[in-house]
Amino acid sequence: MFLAKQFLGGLINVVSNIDPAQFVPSDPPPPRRPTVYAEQNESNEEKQFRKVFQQLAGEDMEVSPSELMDILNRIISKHGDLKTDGFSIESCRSMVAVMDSDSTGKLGFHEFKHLWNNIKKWQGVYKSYDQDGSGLIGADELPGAFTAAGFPLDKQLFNMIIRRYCDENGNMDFDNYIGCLVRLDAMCRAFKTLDKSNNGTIKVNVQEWLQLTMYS
Ligand SMILES: [Ca+2]
Ligand SMILES: [Ca+2]
Ligand SMILES: [Ca+2]
Repeated sequence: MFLAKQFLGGLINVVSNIDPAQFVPSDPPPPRRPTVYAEQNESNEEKQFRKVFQQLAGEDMEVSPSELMDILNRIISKHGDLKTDGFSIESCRSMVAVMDSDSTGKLGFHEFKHLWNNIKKWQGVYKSYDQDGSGLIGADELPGAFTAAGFPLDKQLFNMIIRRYCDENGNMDFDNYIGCLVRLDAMCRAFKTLDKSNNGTIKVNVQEWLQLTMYS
């Protein structure tokens, strides 16, 4: 009970020290358009991406958590400079949940493209902020990397992220890094959506709170 109290107290402090206006979450995926319209107005790059997506997503044209896990693990097997023990099904379920804006339980084309572009961007940040070339983001490298990714958190929040996502030596491997940023980005976007008056506070009822925290 004492621990829980301390923990909640810590959280409240953390929240009150943060200025959400400083966060730069990625833009939300664009609204769904009729496929025919979307296909006619795509750039070449988008057309290419759609072809790749069709292969990855299979017949249902949506990427399930296990399909996402296969895709990500295939990619990291080609990048020896990124240390990781592989993406777990649990972390892929979580990424699909927070990116699933139309509640299909899987990632459609726009949801997947959005995730893909973020992963590409954050992979570049990972490489440039792994300053000692260990293939991991150490606790000392983490604030720089997260700030470059758009999330200049305060010390307490960084420490909380290290507790939750790093190993016992304070190192974050690539799958934990991506899982953490996908969640952080999605939670900041959710906050901005709920903060209608844009004053850094939101009011949620228990139903909304549970929807947000339990499908994540
Ligand atoms: Ca599929
Ligand atoms: Ca979806
Ligand atoms: Ca490192």
